Amino acid sequence: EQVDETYIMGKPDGVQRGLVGEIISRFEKKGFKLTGLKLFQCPQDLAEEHYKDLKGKSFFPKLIEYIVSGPVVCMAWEGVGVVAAARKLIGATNPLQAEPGTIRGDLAVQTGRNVVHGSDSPENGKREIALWFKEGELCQWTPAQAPWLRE
Ligand code: DAT
Ligand code: MG
Repeated sequence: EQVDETYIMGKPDGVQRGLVGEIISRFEKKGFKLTGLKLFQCPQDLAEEHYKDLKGKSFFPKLIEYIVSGPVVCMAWEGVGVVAAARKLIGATNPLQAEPGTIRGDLAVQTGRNVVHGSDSPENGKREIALWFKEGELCQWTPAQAPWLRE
């Protein structure tokens, strides 16, 4: 099976609210592999590049202001089906519509403060990891639990 990678980011509200450990924990417990992790103050141009498909939306300026308003936690996660599974773990964009049990469903109340980002396709996973991480910041390793997660 195809191993994919996804870019997950704890947004500034997630960091300010002390939810970083909780966010990491959800993906860790599920059984995906962490390959990159850093606390990072995002510059304006990177935020705009990351969300370039939303440029022109009425909420775009506020979205960028929010993303650069404090440190974010950048993560790269790897695994079979990780992109779609991560979107399910994160829940719907509007936290009031997100199912209980999801990160947004459990921990957030507003679209503009929805705690976490996750790539929406394997292609965007690769694009976003390349955008947010430099070479040398990612680790390739074999988790000891690998044979207990997949037969
Ligand atoms: P997602 O983060 O679930 O992939 P998206 O890619 O459509 O959602 O939008 C990116 C972010 O932009 C989203 O997490 C919050 C913000 N956003 C999206 N739609 C919005 C809206 N209608 N009003 C305000 N903010 C919005
Ligand atoms: Mg999106």
